[in-house]
Amino acid sequence: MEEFKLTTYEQLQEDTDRLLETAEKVGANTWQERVKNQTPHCKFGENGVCCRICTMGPCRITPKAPRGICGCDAHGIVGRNFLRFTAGGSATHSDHGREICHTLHIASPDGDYKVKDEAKLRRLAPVFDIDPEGKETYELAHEVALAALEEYGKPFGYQKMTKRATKERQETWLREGILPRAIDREVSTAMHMTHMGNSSLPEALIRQALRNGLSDGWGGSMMGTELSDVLFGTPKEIETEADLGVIKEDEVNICVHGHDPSLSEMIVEYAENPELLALAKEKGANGINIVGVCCTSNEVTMRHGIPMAGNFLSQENVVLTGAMEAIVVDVQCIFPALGPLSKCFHTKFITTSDICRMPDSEFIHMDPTKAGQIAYDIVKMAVENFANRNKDLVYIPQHKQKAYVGYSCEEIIHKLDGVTNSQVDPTGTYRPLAQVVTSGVIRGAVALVGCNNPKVRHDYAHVELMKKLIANDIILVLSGCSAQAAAKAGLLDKRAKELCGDGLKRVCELVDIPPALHMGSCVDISRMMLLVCDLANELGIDTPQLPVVGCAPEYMSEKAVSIGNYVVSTGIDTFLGVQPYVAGSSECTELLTNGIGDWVGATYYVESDIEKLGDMMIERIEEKRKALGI
Ligand code: XCC
Ligand code: SF4
Repeated sequence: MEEFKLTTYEQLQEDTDRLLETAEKVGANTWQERVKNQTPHCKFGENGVCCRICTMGPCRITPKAPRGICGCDAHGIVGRNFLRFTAGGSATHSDHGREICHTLHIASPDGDYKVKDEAKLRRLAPVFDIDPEGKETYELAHEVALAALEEYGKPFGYQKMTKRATKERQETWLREGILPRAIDREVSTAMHMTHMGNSSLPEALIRQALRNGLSDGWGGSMMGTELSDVLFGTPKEIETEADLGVIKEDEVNICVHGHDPSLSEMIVEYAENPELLALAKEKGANGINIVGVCCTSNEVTMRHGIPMAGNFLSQENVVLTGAMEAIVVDVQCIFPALGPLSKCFHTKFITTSDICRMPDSEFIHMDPTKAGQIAYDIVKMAVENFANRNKDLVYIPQHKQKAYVGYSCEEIIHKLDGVTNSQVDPTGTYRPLAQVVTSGVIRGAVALVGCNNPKVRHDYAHVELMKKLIANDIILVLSGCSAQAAAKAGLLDKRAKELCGDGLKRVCELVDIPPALHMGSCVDISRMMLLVCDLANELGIDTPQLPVVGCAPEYMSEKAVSIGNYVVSTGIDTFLGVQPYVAGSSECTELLTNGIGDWVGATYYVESDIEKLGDMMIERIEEKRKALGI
């Protein structure tokens, strides 16, 4: 067997440098160049003290001008901006979840979309107060989908999924006035509160930011995750590969990018269509190769082992290989730069959602009732485009790593081979995990999640933190672009156990898992929330007592802040490697890094020095162990 080695930053940099040469040759503009043009960033924006929510402004807070024209101070402005940032993220995740509910609602035994995990559907029904007994599969699926859709706009009551949290969490949320109501209402309340002349009290604004985050994590995102599992299957361990080396020179390459798996699932299916494969042969290609970037990639890798070409900051590289026949996108995290960039190559940049319209793209409206036909047409377009590839421009970096993915809660429990009850899998339990944590074989767990951000060297923070944590016997659960950073580096290879401390290494050997578990896309952080609640129940403690923390070392999106808010609200301390836009208000900063601890038992920690950030997390985990007397 080949020797196991992590891919180094130098290797990744070489690959990127070589692709940037291609960019230069074709006159394409890249994010590396645009970052330079945008530096230094606006200080008012960075500190969160620019307000432009009414046309008396924009108002910027300085020592000479401590208040906006309406009299709002820095604390009110920062708080409002923070809440709006959260609302943007919460709306985005939740709308993705809503699309999935709609997809389930049209599922039928003879249609493009079917119910692949009926057992999960039946387990979920009672969460929506639906009795699955005696109901036919699709009748039940439609009933659940409708009930899920009603969670978005119901006039009364709280999010039903919150009943799956620990009792203590539900009581905490109710007591603190942050138990989320209808999903759309929390976004709407956030927008209303932050309109000119409404809230400027940091405490109120941050409370709503937490509630709006919870309506995402325990509402929209959780429905996105759970109903995707019902539709497309609950992920199980599967082997795949990651990094640009997964792109194939002799095949038609199609990259799926975005977040909603509805279309990419179909594209994966049609890449195996005999007619299209024959057409590919005819065009001189040896097959049809689907790869992915960002969370759509995570969705199809978790369920089908589709290789991951890269993460957020790799998206331009994918096109720069010159070997991409089509890059097909749905929603979120898609660089508008892909339009003009694709024009420098033969690559077709195909947008498919009304939510994500971009210049220089071919728009093919994704109508879920015709999804199969649309996927067929898209794959065909890509196949026909193979002949247009300019061979002189093709350079595919050869680096790639083996990766094991697919660790849904159900799969983790299955791997642990537990015996009694859990809400996600009534036949299993996290008891073995609880035991290794209590005994100290594993010191704790870190949920490493989130994006890339050019403010941090691409993947550096993710990978360095992972290496450090596993060496200290801390198991990792990953999602989003963090999981892809791990995959590219080689940390999702089971042989990465060699980089672990003795305890974690033993567990990896015993259970046959890598030390970092890919749990899916960013909406799948909801899986982690269920995991921590089940684990707390298993140990008979509250979530804030768990030796578990969350970390987004390279985050950039509004969604990440919404996630941070629900993770903290679920009782898990959250460590950020990039400054949120709150430094301009001592009151907001104090609340987020300390005050909210009194409400929810967890807070934010912000540190851009990665070495220190890692130390802080380990220290926090050890503190929690000590408090538990384990
Ligand atoms: Fe987007 Fe989800 Fe961030 Fe990656 S991690 S850059 S949000 S793809 Ni969600
Ligand atoms: Fe300025 Fe107040 Fe208007 Fe904001 S709401 S732009 S601070 S006047």
